[in-house]
Amino acid sequence: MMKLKNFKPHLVVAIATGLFLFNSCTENLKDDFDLDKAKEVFDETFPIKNVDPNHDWKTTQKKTINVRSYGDVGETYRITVFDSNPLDTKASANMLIHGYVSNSLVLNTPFDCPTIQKSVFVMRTDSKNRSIVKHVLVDDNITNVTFGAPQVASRANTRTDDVVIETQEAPFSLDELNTAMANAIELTEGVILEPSSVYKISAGTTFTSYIQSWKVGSNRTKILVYGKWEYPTKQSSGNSGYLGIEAGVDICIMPGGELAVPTDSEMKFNNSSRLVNYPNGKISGDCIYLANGSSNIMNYNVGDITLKQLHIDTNGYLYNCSTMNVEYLNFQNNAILTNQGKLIIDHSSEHCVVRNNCYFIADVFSGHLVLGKNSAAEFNKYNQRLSGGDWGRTLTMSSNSMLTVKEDAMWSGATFTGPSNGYALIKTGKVLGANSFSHSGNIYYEVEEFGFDLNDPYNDARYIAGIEFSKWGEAPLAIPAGDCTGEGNTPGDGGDEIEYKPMTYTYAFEDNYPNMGDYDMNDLVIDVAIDYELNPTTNKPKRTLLNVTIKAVGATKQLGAGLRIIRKNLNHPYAEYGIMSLNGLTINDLFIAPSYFNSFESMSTYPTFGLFGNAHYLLGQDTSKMLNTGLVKVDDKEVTKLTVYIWHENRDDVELFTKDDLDVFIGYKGTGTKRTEVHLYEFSQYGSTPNGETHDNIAAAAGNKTWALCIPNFRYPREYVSIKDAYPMFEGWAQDRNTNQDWYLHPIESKVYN
Ligand SMILES: [Ca+2]
Ligand SMILES: [Ca+2]
Repeated sequence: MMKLKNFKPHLVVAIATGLFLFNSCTENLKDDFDLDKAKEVFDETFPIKNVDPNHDWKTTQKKTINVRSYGDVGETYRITVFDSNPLDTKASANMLIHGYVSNSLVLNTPFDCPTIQKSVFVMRTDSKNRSIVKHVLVDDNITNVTFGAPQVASRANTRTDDVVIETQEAPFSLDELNTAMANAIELTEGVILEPSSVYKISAGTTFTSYIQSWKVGSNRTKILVYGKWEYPTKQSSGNSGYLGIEAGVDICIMPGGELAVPTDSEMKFNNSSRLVNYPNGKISGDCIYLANGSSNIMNYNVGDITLKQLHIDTNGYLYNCSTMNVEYLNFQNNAILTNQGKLIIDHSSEHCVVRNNCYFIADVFSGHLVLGKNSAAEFNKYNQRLSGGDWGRTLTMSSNSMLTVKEDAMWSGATFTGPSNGYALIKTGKVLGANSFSHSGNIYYEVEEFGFDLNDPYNDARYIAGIEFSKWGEAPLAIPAGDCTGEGNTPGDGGDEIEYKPMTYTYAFEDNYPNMGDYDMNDLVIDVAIDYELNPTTNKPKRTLLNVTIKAVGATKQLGAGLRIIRKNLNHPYAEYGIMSLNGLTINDLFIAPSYFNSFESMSTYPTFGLFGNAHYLLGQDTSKMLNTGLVKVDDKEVTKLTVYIWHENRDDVELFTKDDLDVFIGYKGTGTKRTEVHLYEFSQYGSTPNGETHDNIAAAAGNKTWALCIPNFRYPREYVSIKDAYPMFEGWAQDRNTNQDWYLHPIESKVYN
């Protein structure tokens, strides 16, 4: 009968005295084992009380990604899936899985996804190393990702979803007006206009007065400006108000004619009055105020307009098919400017609606924008009228349209809509925010920088999920140069091919099993980077590569490690295993006597291999030293790297191995002839390997308490520091696996080693 009553659950004591709970041989344990008592002891001595009974201690989940691509015919694209944005040079993205796609090849593969990863970045790279990336949420077990869009065969009468920005004629033809000029009355100072009349300012004359137009009403009257109208200032009108142009008056600036509005003044078009500027007509000065929107009047420009401000009231409309240069577009709700020419502004109000079918340039544009087919807009800043930008902006793009934002863009609250056939292109500098941003349709985004954390899927990053973004010059959309597209867009070549590093998982073990230890989780620490080689024409796995690095041995026990593959019926030679030692080590070094491991151990049930037999030896030290946990430091360069190849070439029915299949475990001298093994709890159901012992009855008593963890890029605790003390959130996670899942990102710096 085991004596457990006097055990004091004090970890430090346990270390100092080397106290063992179970020091009898395995047979005795089987004969006399008191399960309830053992459970009690484990409950008392495990560093965490009230462990979540459903805890599996896993920090990753096996998920599936299904990637489809519509791209150039005949092109095979590389697909790489990352944990963070691979285009952000500041982030060092870890590769989770990779493979190949073409128009006829789909990549459908399992991959290991860290549980805290709510989204991943999927990159498609073409043969010129041009890459586009999609940020996708991985809420579901299967994530479907599509690059590009299938081309819809173009036929006559095929409906297009491109926005059609109409071409409109001037309200009166020049012939009609020149004929009317024969009977026109010369304008005189302060004239009161008569209904159904035609007035003129003759070529070579300058008119400097206001007019009174209240008599005209529905019987429309025209003023034809062949000479120059220097509009009077507010003060010179002589009225308390400022005389505007009233209902029924059409002001027509004829070829060679000119309208000039003085500084600090405005010329206001009220009710159903109208402004028309003909070719070689010129409008300049301070402010034109079109307050004629309620009458559904179209104002029209086919001449030159240069103004400080164009003010358009609610529902007002100006059609431009020439050159306009305006400092400030000051529009009220639903005021619209259609541009078929060249529109250059400094800035705009948030209510501006610009329907651009040609070329639009702005320093800061903050309104709503529609881009017709083969049109372009170029801004320095987008949606930044105020510091935060305006909520609710819309951007609608037709195929082969292009928006360039050279500096900053605020996407928060905006809705971008692209075509469903063909693509549009947005090139942008820094995206300041994307909170509640929504997007649809086919738009390539070339982004210099995201100004928010792309790895925080509860924040702005959530809203950019699904967009196809790339570096500048790498979006695969050619737009020809032209009057309306400037230089157009010619996709450049990508940079050099970059070797991305596969995600590293840290396996951290306690070596005192079947007894409790101090839970510094550093007794043996090995990093395993899992990479794959797939057949580029089939995506079938050719081999799985495990790059094994011994990081630390915080123990004075001889410790080895092995690998069991949890896949049945993997018969030789389909699961051939090869080991390659680096840093001058031989295979003999890996299993130097006395070793509790052999390079090849078993093919029965589950293929099992040794990785190495003596971690201290491989680090050039003897077992009296604790290495790389704060006591004895071993030069990083000498840390052993082993490369283990697990071949499965030509085996079509072998699905890629994932972490869930790869049972990396440690072993050391046990109580009997077989080594004692410590496996991750997730593999406990498989018991020990044929050469090992896991003491089933003790394991049963321990329940789901664990002696091993596997964590992405883990910063393990220093010697003798319990993981619970090094990581304040660990206890919360241990007690409820659905909370504090990012505990391992938040150590107390002084209590972790690396
Ligand atoms: Ca320990
Ligand atoms: Ca230790």
